[in-house]
Amino acid sequence: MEKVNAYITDAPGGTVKFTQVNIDDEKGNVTLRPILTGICGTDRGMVKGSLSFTYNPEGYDFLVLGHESLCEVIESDSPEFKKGDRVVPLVRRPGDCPNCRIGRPDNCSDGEKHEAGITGLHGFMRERFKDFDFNLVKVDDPDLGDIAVLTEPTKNVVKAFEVFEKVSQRSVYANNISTYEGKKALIIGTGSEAFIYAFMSVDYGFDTYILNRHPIEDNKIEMCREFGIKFIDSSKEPEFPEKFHIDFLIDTSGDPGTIFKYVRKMNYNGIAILFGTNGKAPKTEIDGEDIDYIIERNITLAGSVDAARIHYMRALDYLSKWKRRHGEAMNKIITGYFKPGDIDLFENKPSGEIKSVIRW
Ligand code: DN4
Ligand code: BGC
Ligand code: ZN
Repeated sequence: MEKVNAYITDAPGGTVKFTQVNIDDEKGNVTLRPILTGICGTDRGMVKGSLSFTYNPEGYDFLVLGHESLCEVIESDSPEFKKGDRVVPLVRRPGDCPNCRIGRPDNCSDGEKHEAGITGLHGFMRERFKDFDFNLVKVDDPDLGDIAVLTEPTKNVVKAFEVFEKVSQRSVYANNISTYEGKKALIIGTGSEAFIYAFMSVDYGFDTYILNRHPIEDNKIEMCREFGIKFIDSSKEPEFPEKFHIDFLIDTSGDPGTIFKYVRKMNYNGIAILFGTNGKAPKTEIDGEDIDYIIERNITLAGSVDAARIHYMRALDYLSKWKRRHGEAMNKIITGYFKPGDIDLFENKPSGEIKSVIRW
C-alpha cells in the first residue's frame, strides 16, 4: 500500500501526530476507508501515556491510533462484502489460548491477543487499510446513519451486561415479575461509555443514575431527560445515595477513591463492573471495614473489557432500536465532527462532549 495520512502515537509513552505512513506488510482481502472514526477515553489515555498495557506493532516505532470506526469497503476479494458496503472492524484479534480459539478473544487468557489501535496492531485512523473479511461486521440498517460509529463502544456495554446477568443469577436479583424495575444502577462518569451504559440500564428497567464531580452541560442534561436518566453532581450531593443502596454500580472513571466510595453504598448481592482505565489515577486507602462490607453483602467486583463478534451484532440491534425510539435525539450523542489533522481533539475534551468523531 502507498503512503497514507494517519494519526499515530508511540505506545505506551504517548504523543499524537498526524503524518504520512507506509504500512506495506498489511494483509487482508478487503480494502477499507473510514467514513467516521470515534475518539474515546482509551485514545486520550494513550496520547497522555497513562495506559501502560499499550504497545507498538512488532517492527514499528509507532502505532496508528483508532479502534472505533465505521468504514466503507472500497475493494473486495471476499464473497461476503462488496464495494460500498458499510462495516465495523473488530478491535481484538485472537491469540492461541482456548478462549481466543473459540471466538472469545475478549476473554483472552494469556494476554497474547492484539487490539487494533491499542496493543500491537495498527488502528483505523488512516485514509485506507486492509483487513480480512472475518474481522468485519456488516452494518445492514440504512437508517442508522452516522450512529453506526457507536457500534464499537456499545459492544463493550453489551458484554458488560452479559457479565452482570451471569453474576446476578447466583441470588434472587430481579423482582417478583422478573424485571429489574425498582433496582438502582449508578454509573460513575458522564462520557460516551457512561451514556451508553445508562441507555442500556434504562432498557433493563433499572432506576438509572449517572454521576460526575462537577455539573454537566445542557446538552447532556437534555440527553438525560430524553432517555429517563437522572444526573447526580457529587460536589453538590456528596452523600448520594442516602436513602437507598446501589444494586448495580458501573465505573467509567478508573478512579479508585471514587469507586470505593460508592462500593460502600452498595446493596446486598450488588454487582460492580469496573470498566474505566486510568493508570495515573491517584492511590486510595481501603481498610478492613471496606473488605468486610463487600464480603458480608456478597458484593461482586468484576472487571469487564472488550467484547466478541456477537456483542457487536447485538450492539447494532440496540442502536437501531434506540434510534427508532428516540430519532433525532439519538443523533445528538455525536456532539462534534472534526477534520483529519485536528490534534487538539486528542489533548483537550471539547465542552459538552459525548462522542467526538473525525469525518474522513
Ligand atoms: P471518558 O469520556 O473520558 O469518560 C470518563 C468519564 O469519567 C468522564 O465523564 C470523566 O469526567 C469521568 N470521571 C473521571 N474521574 C471522575 C471522578 N473522580 N468522579 C466522577 N467522574 C469521573 O471516556 P469514555 O467514556 O470513552 O471511556 C470511559 C473509560 O472506559 C475510559 O477510561 C476508557 O479507557 C475505558 N474503556 C474501557 C473499555 C473496556 O474495558 C472500553 C472502552 C473504554 P470529566 O472528564 O467530564 O471530568 O473494554
Ligand atoms: C476498547 C476495547 C479494548 C479496551 C482496552 C477500549 O477502548 O473499546 O475494545 O479492549 O479499550 O482497554
Ligand atoms: Zn474505546
